[in-house]
Amino acid sequence: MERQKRVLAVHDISGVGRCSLTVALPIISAAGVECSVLPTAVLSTHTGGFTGYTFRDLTDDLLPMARHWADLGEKFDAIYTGYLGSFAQMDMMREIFSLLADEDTLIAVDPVMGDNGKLYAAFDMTFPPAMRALCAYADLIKPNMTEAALLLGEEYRPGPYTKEYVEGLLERLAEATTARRIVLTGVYFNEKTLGAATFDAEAGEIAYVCGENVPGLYHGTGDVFGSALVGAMVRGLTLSEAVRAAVDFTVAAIRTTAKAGTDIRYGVNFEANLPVYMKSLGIL
Ligand code: PXL
Repeated sequence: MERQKRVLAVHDISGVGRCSLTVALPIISAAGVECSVLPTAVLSTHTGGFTGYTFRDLTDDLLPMARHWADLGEKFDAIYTGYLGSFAQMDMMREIFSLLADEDTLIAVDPVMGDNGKLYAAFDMTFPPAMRALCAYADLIKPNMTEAALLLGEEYRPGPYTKEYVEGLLERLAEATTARRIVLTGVYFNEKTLGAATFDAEAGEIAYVCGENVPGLYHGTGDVFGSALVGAMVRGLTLSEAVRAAVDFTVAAIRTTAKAGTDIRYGVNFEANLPVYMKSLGIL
């Protein structure tokens, strides 16, 4: 039997409001992949739409935890970073990669900073340039349209988009971050479909993977998508197969949530749709 793959997920843990580690753990596990965690902060809820949340910054714990694992000889098939709890953590990630990654490790950086044209509540404008520097260490980056503009220091543009704009963004992102693979989410050319544009430097290819556009801004969908993408890549799917699996799973989770009329702050019902994801990976 083949060795079980393992991912290190580096995100905050928000106790209520499905996102970051409460999403990455179950989804990566459903992919049959072991999910170890390096929590960057502990919050009572995420910062999108709830007020009065608690925030425990874990910056001082990150390097001691990573050094402990390095002493134990731990290695990971992928390191997947998302929401980072402080500015200092972006610098630390490079050391963490060098302690815990080897040449076969997929370094996936989701430059979690904002959505819908706005920077998340806990961040200021010093974050985007530091996040761009972190992206230079990634094999794969997964910005949404807001984060792409922030990484490039450009003004956010609301959609619908043109192919010319999207492909220009991908080219500028490839140049600014040196990432070999880019998955840009929140791409749409009309109100009916929504999906991702991918850039693969090796293949010299830009491709689009679209799904149904369900109206509404559901929280945590970037983390559902990113976790599904990383799980699928580690399972050995190609970039376009992994993006297809992640789009279909995320759309299914949004559709279930929209039907139920749940408050969008609580994230999406990905749980009911884990079988959809597992089928696309050939597990079910
Ligand atoms: O899903 C992104 C995210 C993750 N973690 C925290 C957040 C957000 C978005 O608002 O606040 C704490």
